[in-house]
Amino acid sequence: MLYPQRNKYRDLIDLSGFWDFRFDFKDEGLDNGWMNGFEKAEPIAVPASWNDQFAENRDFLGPAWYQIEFSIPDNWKQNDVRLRFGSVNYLTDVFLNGEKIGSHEGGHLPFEFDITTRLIEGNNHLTVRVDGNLENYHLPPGKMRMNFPPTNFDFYPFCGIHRPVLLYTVPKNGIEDITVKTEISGTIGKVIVRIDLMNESTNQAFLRLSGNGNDVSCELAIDGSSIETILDVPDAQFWSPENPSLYDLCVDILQEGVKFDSYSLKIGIRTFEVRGDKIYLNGKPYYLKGFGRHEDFPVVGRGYLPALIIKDYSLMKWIGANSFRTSHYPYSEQMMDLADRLGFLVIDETPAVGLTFKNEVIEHHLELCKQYLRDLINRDKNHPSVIMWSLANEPIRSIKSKAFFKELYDLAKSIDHTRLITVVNMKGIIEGAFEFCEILCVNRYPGWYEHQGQIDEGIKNLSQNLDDVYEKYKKPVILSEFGADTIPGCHAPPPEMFSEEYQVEFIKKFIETVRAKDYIVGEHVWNLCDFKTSQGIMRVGGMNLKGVFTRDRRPKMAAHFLKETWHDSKK
Ligand code: BDP
Repeated sequence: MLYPQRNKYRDLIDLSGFWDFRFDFKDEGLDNGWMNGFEKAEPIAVPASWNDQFAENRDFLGPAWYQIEFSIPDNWKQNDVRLRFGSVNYLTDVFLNGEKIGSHEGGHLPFEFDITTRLIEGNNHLTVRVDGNLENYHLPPGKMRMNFPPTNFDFYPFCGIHRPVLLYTVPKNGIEDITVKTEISGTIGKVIVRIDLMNESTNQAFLRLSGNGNDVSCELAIDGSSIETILDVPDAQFWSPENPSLYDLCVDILQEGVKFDSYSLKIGIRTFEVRGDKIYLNGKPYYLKGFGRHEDFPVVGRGYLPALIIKDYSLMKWIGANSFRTSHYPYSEQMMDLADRLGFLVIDETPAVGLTFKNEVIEHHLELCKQYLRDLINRDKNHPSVIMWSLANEPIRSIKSKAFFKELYDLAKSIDHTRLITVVNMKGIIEGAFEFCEILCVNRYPGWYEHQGQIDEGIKNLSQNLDDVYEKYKKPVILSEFGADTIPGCHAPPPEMFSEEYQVEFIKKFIETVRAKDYIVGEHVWNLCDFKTSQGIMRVGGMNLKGVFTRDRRPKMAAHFLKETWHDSKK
């Protein structure tokens, strides 16, 4: 799925702004015809979660209704028009001029509708019903623990329209998709480009790749609906976090010599692979330093906030990180674009967190996992920053998990055979999916949840457990989560749980331990920033405090420690 673009042949309207909104406390909207327009509306900002925008009703998860009116320019009429939602959590019903045009399940990934034939002259009325209620058959699942709101995952279940809603045009029979893969042969970059058109016909394509002193182009005849070609880039600049050099790839489509569609995207030429117990970026061993994070900020909740994206990248550069995981769901498209541009390696995770494999939900969860995986790969496949797909975070241990993940693994490989695949697992060494995943991501907290207050005891346990995992599978391991809740300003010599000193000591000793092990290829601290979660006895003020920055992005002592370690280290 190509992100909407504005050029000579394509246009877009961003519907971000203030929409009309109404909570549907009695769930009466559908019966009372709110899709035709509803009264007693209050203004709401889109995109942003609804939870933190108002003085009350923070924990009301839905249903709730949004509405807005729009009209389209006259010159859009010869094109197809699509309506695209970047992310809405969790169940969405979309109505245009009173008619239902579709539904979607799941937050964090885009979905769209072709509305060409549904548009009317003048004002069009768009109504969106959103239901973020937690259920055990949703994914991520709810209603499994004693916390409130009752999630089976550790982040606040923010609801609403979280990313921009775009109206956009595509020329009839134009470009539907572009897929780019890259290989390296000596100093030559090989860019394999596949172009998919909306329909079968006879066209010509003109491709141009430019940047970093190179300018390569070619013309191709297309007879059908797709074509694949290879562009050789001599003396290519290879993409890496240290040198995130990008190229512009522009694809023009012509019919009988007349250009009618064009799309351009930024690409990076790089390879990423596993050999033995090491990972290699462009043929050289690489070590990941960075974080698990969240899309989370006061007032906007999980809503798209461009300045926050810049700030977080700036903090990650400052501290010396070269990578992060999109824990525990896909992040915005803009976040991914900037990972390419600023040079970060990304472990790209689906929203499959809290899987239980219980009989009553397993089938629906598998279907959702497949949908999420397809949509994620189709959305993010062209980003050089994305080095692997994470199929899930911390599924519970179950004999059913191996077959479940094998199906997902095979699906991912059938769509994208170029990237590595992982499942992020918690303590223990038995994770069926580790038998076929190429890289093992493990989350470990001894010295926090186990061996509380005893970091040294925890470290012994960590060291043994990591060795056991490696001995069993003989594959590279990333320590994908480790951290300690820390109240900023709380100090305790000698270190005590929740003090800044404890967090520094914990992170320091974990890093020393993993760096002594050759098979460990990355360290991701949990978490970049403190983040909001459900209320429960382990979460003071409804917050997970394992950030090395506070929720408003101020450094704790651990941030300064990491900055020194990561900038100095030879890894
Ligand atoms: C890990 C989970 C993560 C939690 C973290 C914690 O993957 O979502 O936030 O524990 O407890 O197991 O802080």
